[in-house]
Amino acid sequence: MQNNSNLNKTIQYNGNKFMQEHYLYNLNIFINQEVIDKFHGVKYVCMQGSGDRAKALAQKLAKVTLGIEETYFTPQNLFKTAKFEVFRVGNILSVSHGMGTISIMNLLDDITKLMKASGNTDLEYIRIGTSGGINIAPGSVVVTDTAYKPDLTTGYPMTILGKEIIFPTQMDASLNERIIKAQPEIEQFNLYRGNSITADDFYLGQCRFDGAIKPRYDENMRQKYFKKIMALNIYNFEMESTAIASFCSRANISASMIAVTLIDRLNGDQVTATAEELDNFADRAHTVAINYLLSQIA
Ligand code: R2B
Ligand code: URA
Repeated sequence: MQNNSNLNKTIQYNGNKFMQEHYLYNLNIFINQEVIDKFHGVKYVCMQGSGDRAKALAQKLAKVTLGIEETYFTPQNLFKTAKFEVFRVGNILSVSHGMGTISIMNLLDDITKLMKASGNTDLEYIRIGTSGGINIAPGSVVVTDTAYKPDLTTGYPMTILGKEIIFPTQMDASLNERIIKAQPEIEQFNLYRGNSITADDFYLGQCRFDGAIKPRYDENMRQKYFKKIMALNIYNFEMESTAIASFCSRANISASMIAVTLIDRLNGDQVTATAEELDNFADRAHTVAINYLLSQIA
């Protein structure tokens, strides 16, 4: 049981002052010395939609950084919550973020409090994900410079005290340069650096026709929208990048997104790749991230 008498005590850690037993609701963790010891020394926070993908990345990282064969190592989830999973390999955390801006925003707040309380001030956050490509071959990987809203302006809107405030959504350009520089000359897939759109959902928000409800737009209107998108150097649709870019620019944390495309949306709505192809595509985003991480920690 939580002892309320601890709530006003503060702990000092590497210059940070935090409430002893401060509760991170979305992670179901009380900040205390044991938790601080567990998370101290992290620099890179890699975020992916599902716990399975976060675990798979941790397994690959253990192999490439520590030489631990995947068959001998099952990463342990360090959070006791059904909402998010987190795995640690050296100075890298591999975390699941769920789906959409609202989910990742709650993770971002609590994981950042956890990082700061643990004395980790030099941080880089990278979302490693999937997306729907726009005019590029399925299986291409996109590194995002700026995250756009569906109305094709930039920024992440939040309604605070009844007023809408729009926070900037530029990713860290120098981090992106380092990510691109860390890739080998020849790779088995196309790598693009450009912009992304964060949609409100997978269907209407990404102008699909295959949702549960018939949309009010037609193909002609959709083609006009796609043309505007392409003119802005936007390569993919996804559902989280405005949140991570806007949070990290306010929190002074370097951030980027590496997302593989599962489909070219100019050619259809349904993701028809086989499970094997989808795994292979998702691995490409891991490869780009791992190339970067290895270039930094080697
Ligand atoms: C990409 O894929 C997910 C939707 O299927 C969503 O989380 C995203 O951004
Ligand atoms: N994720 C998305 O958000 N859209 C797609 O089309 C594919 C993956």
